[in-house]
Amino acid sequence: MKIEGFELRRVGMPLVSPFRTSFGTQTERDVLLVKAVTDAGEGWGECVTGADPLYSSEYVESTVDVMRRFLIPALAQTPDAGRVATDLHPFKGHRMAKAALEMAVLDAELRAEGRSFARELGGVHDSVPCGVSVGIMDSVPQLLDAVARYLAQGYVRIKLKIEPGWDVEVVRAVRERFGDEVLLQVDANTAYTLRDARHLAKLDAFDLLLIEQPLDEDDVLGHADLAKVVKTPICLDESIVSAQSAAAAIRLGATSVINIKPGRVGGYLEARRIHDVATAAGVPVWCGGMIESGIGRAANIALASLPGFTLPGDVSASDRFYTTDITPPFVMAGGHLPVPAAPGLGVAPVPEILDELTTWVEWMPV
Ligand code: SMG
Ligand code: MG
Repeated sequence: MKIEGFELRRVGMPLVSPFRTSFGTQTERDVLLVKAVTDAGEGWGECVTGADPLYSSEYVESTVDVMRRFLIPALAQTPDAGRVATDLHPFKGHRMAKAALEMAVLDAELRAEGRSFARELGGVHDSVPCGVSVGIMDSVPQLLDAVARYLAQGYVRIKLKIEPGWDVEVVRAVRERFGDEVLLQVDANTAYTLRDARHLAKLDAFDLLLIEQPLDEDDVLGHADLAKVVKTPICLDESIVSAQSAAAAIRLGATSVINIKPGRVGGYLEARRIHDVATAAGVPVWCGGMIESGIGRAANIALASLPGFTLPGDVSASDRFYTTDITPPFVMAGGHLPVPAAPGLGVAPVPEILDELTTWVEWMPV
């Protein structure tokens, strides 16, 4: 296969409601799509960088710049998707940018060969259970209403975003209203320090599945220390950027569950490696979300169908975040989403919707 270039496209997708985390509030997603153009056909990738470097150091403008200047020119001789990461390896970091390029090339390749993402990655289920991530709200009653709506829609697991001042009492309120049966977990997006260990241990009373990324992304040892004080399983998100860092965090006792996000770790092929490393160590994994459009969502669902993904992911229906998705919408049935079975991602953008929401396009030859 010969890669000719990539069409980069920014798409402005308004969220159905503001999504607040410990690092900020989002009302719109500035989605960066990449379309790989090859002699075997085209493929789509979605870059999960945010508009600002708040979740990680990458942001949309930085991604566009590094792709144009360094990453895309480095793919002139790349023969297949399996070589993309190797050819981009000399450039440090920028994993979300690399992941999007690899995803687009992989989609082009799999479409040409008639194989689906799920089959290529090693999926074993034809549908996956859906969890939902619920943002920080202005009041507890408002949060309880939101959780009630998601449970009524069929979501099988609730994740509450937490931060200092919005944690123990909020979890208590959710448990009191909805009972002990609801699968419940929390995500701090690095909002605490080890000095909060005893406070976080108060969450042990609520039988949570896990506490996600309570401490700084670089503080892997801190998480290992925290795990000695807090009984609730610690799950790393931001700290895990490769199979190597996953193996190290597991060995140190810093994580007993892993949130796998392909963008954060440099692509779906590295994501599968983390699944393999974790599974071999007896560590359960689940698929994280980055407010993807239908393009990223399709690939995440495929990944979540691998056997080690034994916890429900942040894999929600299109209408969790968007009134209009750029692909035909993913609609939940019985708390599950179907794993796309058609070649490649199994979905593509609807041209009219894509054009309407596009804010910028640039063609970048290799
Ligand atoms: O796509 O359902 C989703 C969002 C899930 O909460 C979610 N992701 O840290 O896990 C996380 C957050 C980061 C999202 S803000 C870009
Ligand atoms: Mg997280």
